[in-house]
Amino acid sequence: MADLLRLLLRVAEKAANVARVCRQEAPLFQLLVQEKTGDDKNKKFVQDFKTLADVVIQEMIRHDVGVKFPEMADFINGEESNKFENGLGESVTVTVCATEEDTAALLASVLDGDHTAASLLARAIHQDPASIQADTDGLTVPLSPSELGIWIDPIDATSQYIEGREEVLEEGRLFPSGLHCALVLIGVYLRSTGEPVMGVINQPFNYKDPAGGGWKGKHFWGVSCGSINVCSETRPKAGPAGGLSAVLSSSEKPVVKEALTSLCGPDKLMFASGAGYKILCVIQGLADVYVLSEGSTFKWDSCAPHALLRALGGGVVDLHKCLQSSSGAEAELTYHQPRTECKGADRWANHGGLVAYRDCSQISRIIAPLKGKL
Ligand code: 2IP
Ligand code: CA
Repeated sequence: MADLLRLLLRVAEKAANVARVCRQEAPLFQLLVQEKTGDDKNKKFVQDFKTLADVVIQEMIRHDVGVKFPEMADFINGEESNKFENGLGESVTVTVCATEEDTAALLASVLDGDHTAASLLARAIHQDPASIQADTDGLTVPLSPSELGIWIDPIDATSQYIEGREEVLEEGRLFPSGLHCALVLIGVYLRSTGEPVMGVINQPFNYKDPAGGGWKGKHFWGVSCGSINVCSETRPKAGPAGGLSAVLSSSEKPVVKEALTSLCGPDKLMFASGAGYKILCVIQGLADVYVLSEGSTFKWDSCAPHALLRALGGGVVDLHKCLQSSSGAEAELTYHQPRTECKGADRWANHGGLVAYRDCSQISRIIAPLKGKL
């Protein structure tokens, strides 16, 4: 299944390109940032353009993977539904058509006849991505498509993507917010056990050409299956003993912030936007752990970066399960089973919160100061 990895790297690059085009092309950007006021409030396409861009990316990935691996077509899931209603109250199912012209015509019907925006979007979807440099030669992945399912987050940290702040930081520091936090996430899991086995992350806004050439992206990937553990990132060196660093959501509960400030010290407690980006910070060694006390992330947020962490010897566990058991055994997140008692997106929430780590000895150190507080 190294072919699947190479395909996912390509579709993630295409997705990143669509994300960049939506910010670069004025007719699309206007729709992306448009605030609804007065009469515009009822225009569904205006208020939903952000969602439409997400859906288009998700459907493009579903289309490309489904063509090459038909056995996977019914197991490609994402955050968004592809049913839309246009300004005339008509229901439109957004899919990627065989030709650019047909896709443009379909998108125009959701965009209430805005052919300029529809054509720009369709062109980006049907464009072949630049060739991907990834050292996957010689990689064999002993899995078959009929064993696998996929979770897609077309753009994680959408609020940062839309706000579009361009932060500049020194090398080796994490970005607390801004365009760098927006990521395309594609995770592959085993249908039988729910283990994440392959992940591709594309950061569409990784580097801005100072000479005016626009934004360039960066991709990260990992495979973790049986004895095969390969990752585009290297295993970061262990930090000095005793110095544990953690990244949290800025909206994390005060009790968690206080407990981890005592544990890590104020300089080693960091805050960043985007669930996927925070796990990427752990993958890159910019933080040792990401702790989240609430069920505010979903399978599509964590599956891809979780696979990379596993390939590096780490993982992602359910925080509340860890608080109940001392070892953290049986607490690793899985991706195949919904919470049947819930409805909608909540069925796929990581409801017990999470701890993402590179080194499992860090889990008990994080759990101890949180016991009895949540
Ligand atoms: C969001 C996004 C948010 C994150 C939230 C995710 O996904 O990553 O940034 O919250 O958990 O579900 P926070 O940044 O506070 O960690 P999306 O942008 O796709 O809705
Ligand atoms: Ca998300």
